Amino acid sequence: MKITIRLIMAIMAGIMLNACTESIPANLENNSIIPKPLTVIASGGSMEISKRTRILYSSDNQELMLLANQMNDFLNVYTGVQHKIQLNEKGPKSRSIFLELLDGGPSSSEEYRLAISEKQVVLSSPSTEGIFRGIQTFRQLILLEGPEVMRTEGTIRIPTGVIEDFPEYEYRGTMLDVSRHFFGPDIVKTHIDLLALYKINVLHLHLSDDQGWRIEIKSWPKLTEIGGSTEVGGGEGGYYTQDEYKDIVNYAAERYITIVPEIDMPGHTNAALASYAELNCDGKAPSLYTGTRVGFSTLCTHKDITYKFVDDVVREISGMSPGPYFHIGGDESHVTALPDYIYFIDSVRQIVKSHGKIMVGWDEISHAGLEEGDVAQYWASSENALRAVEKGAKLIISPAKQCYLDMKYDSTTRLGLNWAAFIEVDDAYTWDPVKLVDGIGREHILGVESPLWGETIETIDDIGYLAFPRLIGHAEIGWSRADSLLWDEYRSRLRVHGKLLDKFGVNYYRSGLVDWMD
Ligand code: TNX
Repeated sequence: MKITIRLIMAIMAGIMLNACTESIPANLENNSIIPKPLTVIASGGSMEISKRTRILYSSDNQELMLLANQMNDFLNVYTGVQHKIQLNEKGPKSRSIFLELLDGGPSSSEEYRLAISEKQVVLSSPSTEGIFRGIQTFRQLILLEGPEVMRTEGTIRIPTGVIEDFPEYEYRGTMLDVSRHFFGPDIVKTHIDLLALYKINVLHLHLSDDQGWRIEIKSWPKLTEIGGSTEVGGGEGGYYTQDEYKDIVNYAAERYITIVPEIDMPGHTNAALASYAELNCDGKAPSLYTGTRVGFSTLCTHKDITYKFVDDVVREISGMSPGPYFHIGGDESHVTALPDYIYFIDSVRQIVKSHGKIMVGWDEISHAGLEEGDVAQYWASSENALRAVEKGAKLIISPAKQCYLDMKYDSTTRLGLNWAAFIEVDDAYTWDPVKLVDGIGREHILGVESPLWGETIETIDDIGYLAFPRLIGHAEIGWSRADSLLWDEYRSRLRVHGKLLDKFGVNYYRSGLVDWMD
């Protein structure tokens, strides 16, 4: 009798052990990756990544080598070792992860192919940018599997198959308002890490507004000395030195994210007007402003010094910003007469061009003389957006009712505003950029962007709460094909991202619409 019980127990223990060591990871097609990849074909097996797995890269290319290092930094958290990283021009080898830069493709293409077989992983793309996007897919595959990917100490298993992917829109952005409340470089970098994981490729920094000037300008030092000295509510404010700004730009670039700097003008300029009396038409500097009203300030559009000021600012910032865009704001200039506004935007457009940048502005800039290649950011007025495309401009789609991350989720949300709408997680997800405005089609749209205005937010947890998870849905709208997106299916993937966000310490909003997985 004793023997039989022992035998049964031994058999049961054996079954349980087997279940732990041999169960293969989830089928690749059941992945919860966001943004949803274009095609996924599972092949039913699994690949083991262990201490012995090497990371190979296909050509002697500095950026590619850095990506191999990023892959190692990610994996060694699981495997506990520094993986061998080697240049190997001859092609993939077994027990390796091969990063393959393909020749001949367009260098800016973000397409990638991630092929996982039982022996090896091959991640290929015509660009290092595409390899980086593919690495994010690979990271999510492991991060979303949870602790069960760790089979034995130092070994993880991933499902086999092939993912082929490329984005719908080339511009997938989010904006952070660092003017109303200042956020230092460390917070911005933490935010950038998360954006990268969701394949967002633009971070637009709203660097100036009535309440604060946040970027050092060497030729106009009082902008930060005075204009950067406070914020909404009267706190101490702050600003980025030029070195700090360059460091943020580099940090973003290593994650294939472009910084779009914005200096908002001619309205939203009280901080600058308070710093330099000569920028005011009456020659008198107003007091600093720490409230939340909009639309009361303007640069003096017919003074020469104004254009000297703009030229210096655009030159200094453009010199530190390798991306193609310079955002001039242009919104809510309620105290600038329309002819003055048009004259101002037309002049600033020339300045921006002379420093080699493409002008971007909020949709009101369509009143001025736009040309092919200029970019208007649609946030509220479809009339403005239509006028912009008639003039040949491209659009960034940021409709306040769907995209504004500073809108409350519902009436009980502590943070945020509600002038445009309450935006629950499903409202943020169930819309299509091409179906918003009659007459605006795919060919007019450069991409999508979700602005996070800063009147009510003061900490990284506040950013996390308003941005996540809505921004993840926007990232998917920017990357994935519209006809493949369904709320119920998305919700079943989003639930798995709760634990990923927990892992990254994000204070996300646990919407009741999602059955979060802990
Ligand atoms: C409108 S949207 C603004 C911002 C505010 C925001 C608050 C836009 C171009 N201007 O100045 O911060 O509403 O939601």
